[in-house]
Amino acid sequence: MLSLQSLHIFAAAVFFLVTCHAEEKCAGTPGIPGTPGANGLPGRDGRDGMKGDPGPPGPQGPPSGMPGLPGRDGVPGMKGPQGEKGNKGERGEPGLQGLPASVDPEVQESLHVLTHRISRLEGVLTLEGKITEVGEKILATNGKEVNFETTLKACEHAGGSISTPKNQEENDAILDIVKQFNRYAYLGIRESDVPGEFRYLDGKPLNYTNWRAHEPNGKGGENCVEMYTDGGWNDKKCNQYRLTICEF
Ligand SMILES: *[C@@H]1O[C@H](CO)[C@@H](O)[C@H](O)[C@H]1NC(C)=O
Ligand SMILES: [Ca+2]
Repeated sequence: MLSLQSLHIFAAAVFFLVTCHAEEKCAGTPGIPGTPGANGLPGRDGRDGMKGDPGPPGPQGPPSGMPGLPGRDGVPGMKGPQGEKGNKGERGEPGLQGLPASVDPEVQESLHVLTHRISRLEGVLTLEGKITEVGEKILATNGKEVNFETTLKACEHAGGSISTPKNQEENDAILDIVKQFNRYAYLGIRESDVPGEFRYLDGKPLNYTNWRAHEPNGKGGENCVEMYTDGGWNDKKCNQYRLTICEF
């Protein structure tokens, strides 16, 4: 008869077989866990973590603190745009009244010296044929031959105007220059809107003329006037090259 002990062995063997069959390896029965070991020594410090967000501002300190010294001046800024023009200042006091020029000896002496020097200069220029004096006018040429418009500009640029004979004496003076250079010259006379009617450049009517025989004959086709080497006038187109004679 099987004892109870035998039955126990049989049961253990069956358990063993079943267990071994399921896990391939045959392990023993698990033991009871041991008691926990003692704590180890503390580990080394870890690396620094990331910087945290700034904290909220602290409360304002007591107002008793002294203000700090002013900071240094900054770098000068760029020059600003020009401001608007200011108002005109008030008129200054008038100066002391001087003597009338007619009785001021200093002014009279200066005038005398100037007049003398200028008349000597005129003498030199006349002697050299650079200028011709007639009445209050001074006539001069630069020896160049240009068209009418250019003559006007050249004379204006020199501070004068194109020579314009207003009496026989002036016509003769211009003629002297025309003969000296043996070149015709334009005069300061132009045909008006009325064909055959000539006027000064300011539009005033002529009070002296010296037309050659049968002139003017252009009838609106010859708007300028030239002086021949005999002093007579001829109406002529304005685009010819004529001697520049100016009056001052
Ligand atoms: C024409 O008038 C001018 C002044 O505008 C004068 O100088 C000139 O002598 C006059 N001519 C004649 C011929 O009267
Ligand atoms: Ca003509």
